[in-house]
Amino acid sequence: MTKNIKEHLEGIDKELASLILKIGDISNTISNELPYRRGKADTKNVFGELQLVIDKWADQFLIDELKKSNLVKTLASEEQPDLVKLNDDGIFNVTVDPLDGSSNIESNNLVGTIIGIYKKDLPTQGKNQIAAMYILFGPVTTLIYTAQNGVHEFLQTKKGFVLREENIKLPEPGKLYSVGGLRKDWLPSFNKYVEELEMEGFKLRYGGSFVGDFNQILHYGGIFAYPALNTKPNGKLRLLFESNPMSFIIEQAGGASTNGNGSILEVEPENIDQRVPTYVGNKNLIEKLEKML
Ligand code: FDP
Repeated sequence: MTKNIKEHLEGIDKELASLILKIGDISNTISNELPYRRGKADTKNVFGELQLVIDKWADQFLIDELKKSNLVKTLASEEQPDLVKLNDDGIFNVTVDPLDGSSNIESNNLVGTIIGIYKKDLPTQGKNQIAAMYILFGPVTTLIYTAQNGVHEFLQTKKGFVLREENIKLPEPGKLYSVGGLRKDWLPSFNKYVEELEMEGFKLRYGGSFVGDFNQILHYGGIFAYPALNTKPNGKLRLLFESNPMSFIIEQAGGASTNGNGSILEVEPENIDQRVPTYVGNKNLIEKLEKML
């Protein structure tokens, strides 16, 4: 019989299970609102990026709903300049990227929500996450989570989220590469690395949303990178909101992450809006990359 997410979460801490379920429900509502909340808002976020109506709405909806849950003490959102205090007696501290890949909204390509869950105060190293998850709004909405118990995937159906795959492991050998940034801005050593992958038969598949591009690496194996660039030494992705949760998931799936020097989960954040060169994928590919960089 197909397990639903509630049954699957019976094995973990009750409050954490409630939080994961709550975030699943919130994300469903965000996904359902996508056809209706269209267009640009007249504001920029802390990173100077133009916000969409749906970016702002999803952010506020997450804040309001997580506040009502009483489970969350502090929230850090990619759309907010500062930490948001929710409940003094909340148990968890949560990072959210309410709508990752929002430049894909116009073209109706993949977008999603990325979440990191901590007990330690924010900001802190990614290795202090107790759970991480993302919800991918694709042809089917899927929820992927780890609570340090392996990586599990659920499909959104008429009966809610039902288990699709338990204990996902990155397929070996990986055969895809997915890399952001202009090629002319890549560091020469990284360019050489990609040329070698191409010579080995690796195929380029880049969609322009971290959540979607990461998801295909998780299922097919390979490497995703938003690398250090000549123009932007820290690349584009945000340590707290994007790179840490995905690194936590990839390491739980038997893969690895690096900022070029070591695991992203070891990076000590100085600010909540810090960016980090991000490379995630099969272990052998990350090891080779670290040597070449
Ligand atoms: P977006 O700007 O559309 O929100 O960090 C956000 C992000 O998307 C990632 O999801 C994605 O991997 C990357 O930026 C895409 O950047 P490029 O447009 O430079 O490819």
